[in-house]
Amino acid sequence: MAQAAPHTPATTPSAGGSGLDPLDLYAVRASLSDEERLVQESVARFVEGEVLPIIQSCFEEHRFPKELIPKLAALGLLGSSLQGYDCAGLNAICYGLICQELERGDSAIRSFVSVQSSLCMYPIFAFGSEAQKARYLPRMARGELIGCFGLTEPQGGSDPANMKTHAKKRGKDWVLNGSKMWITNGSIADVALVWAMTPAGMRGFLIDRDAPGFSAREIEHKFSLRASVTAALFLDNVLVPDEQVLPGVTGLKGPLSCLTQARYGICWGVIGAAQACLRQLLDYTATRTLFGRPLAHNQTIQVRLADMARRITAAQLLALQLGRLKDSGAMQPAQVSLAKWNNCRMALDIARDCRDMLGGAGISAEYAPIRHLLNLESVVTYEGTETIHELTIGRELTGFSAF
Ligand code: TGC
Ligand code: FAD
Repeated sequence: MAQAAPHTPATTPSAGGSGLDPLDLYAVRASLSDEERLVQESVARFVEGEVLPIIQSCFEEHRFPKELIPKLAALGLLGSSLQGYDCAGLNAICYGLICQELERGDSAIRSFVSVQSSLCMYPIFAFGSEAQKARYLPRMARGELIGCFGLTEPQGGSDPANMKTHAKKRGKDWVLNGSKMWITNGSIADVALVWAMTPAGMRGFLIDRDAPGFSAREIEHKFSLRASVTAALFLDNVLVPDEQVLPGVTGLKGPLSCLTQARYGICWGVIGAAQACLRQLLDYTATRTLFGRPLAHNQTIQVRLADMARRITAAQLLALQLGRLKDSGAMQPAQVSLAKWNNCRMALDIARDCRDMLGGAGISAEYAPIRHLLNLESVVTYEGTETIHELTIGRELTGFSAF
């Protein structure tokens, strides 16, 4: 199997003799605290030992490796940014590094952690009652309960304000009807956080998987994120007790706040996917001999590799500064949009160019770029498409909404 070599930063200096790490040309690692470096190293080891050996077959078999969940939990990677409730309480840079290392393995593993941490545990932590936090968070941190986040509907995910799923009061309880589409973890989740319209605006409902009238159906035939579970959710007169409604938020800003957390993680995650592709191409072009010399001796190959390193470096610095802003409490959603747009585009372009430089071998899943490329087609679409983030920046610059 020809999986990308794991990134072991201190031991992979560039061949140019300067001692620079080709995947970290601006020494981002050196600027990390001891704790941040430790987190990065332990997740990198986990990806090397547990993810890379199985991920190609998971992708080919369209299988999410559920067996990794207890290990992710044991490393403290579920809800890692939250304080209390058996969560690790790590800073934003650590969360970013976790996403980066996991996505070096595969976007599906980062996706699982993003949804569990940023889209399910975060809203329970930020908007839930004390009883909801006590009931769900410790078990979610231990990986005993899996969550999913149901916002997108079949009629158009970019415009969640046009929500058809609705909740009506019946006595003290709520009755929910509607459907959700493209929901990560949907059919393996023990609890679904479903966003639904009420007369007062959008609200979040925690629905246990065995609630009568609730069902999930896995979406098959995906060519992207094949190692991740994606499902449609159906709500047919689902009765939800009032104590299962998140009390702390009403309106679109509830789900959008969760998206800000998850998009932040994606800004880092996709750097890992791009680094995995570049690492493999540095090795491949050094050994593949054409026209009597290694491919890496050609100017156009070097220009393409240099361009990848340039774009990865810019993305790393963007993510690092975004993380510093987040840790200082100053991060704005528009800043997340710019980084999500830039970094996803960077990773998608690099994966495609790496696929091309592998020639015919590039279409085989034995090499990582095609898998990352296909995964990144989802990553550039979910959590706000590229266009949505471009228009968000347009609105920020001009003051006019073009949505
Ligand atoms: P707008 O009027 O801008 O805002 C409504 C209210 O929300 C507040 N707000 C935010 N709050 C936190 N974070 C953000 N990013 C926020 N953006 C806006 C805003 O301040 C306002 O608050 P208030 O108090 O004034 O009411 O809303 P809009 O209707 O103009 O928004 C338009 C748009 C297009 C930006 C928004 O609808 C959008 O982001 N659409 C994309 C939807 C999307 O990203 N869906 C993702 C679904 S989940 C998913 O893909 C998971 S993949 C998981 C994985 O596997 O990793
Ligand atoms: P649409 O909104 O129909 O967009 C179609 C096209 O129109 C896009 O190119 C878009 O950029 C463009 N467009 C939209 N508006 C405009 C405009 N104003 N001007 C110009 N162009 C525009 N959702 C969840 O809620 N939870 C999940 O866990 C989840 N996981 C997912 C996992 C996967 C693998 C995928 C693929 C999706 C997931 N999603 C999830 C859904 C995801 O968020 C949506 O696919 C995304 O928001 C886009 O919505 P849509 O697919 O309905 O496309």
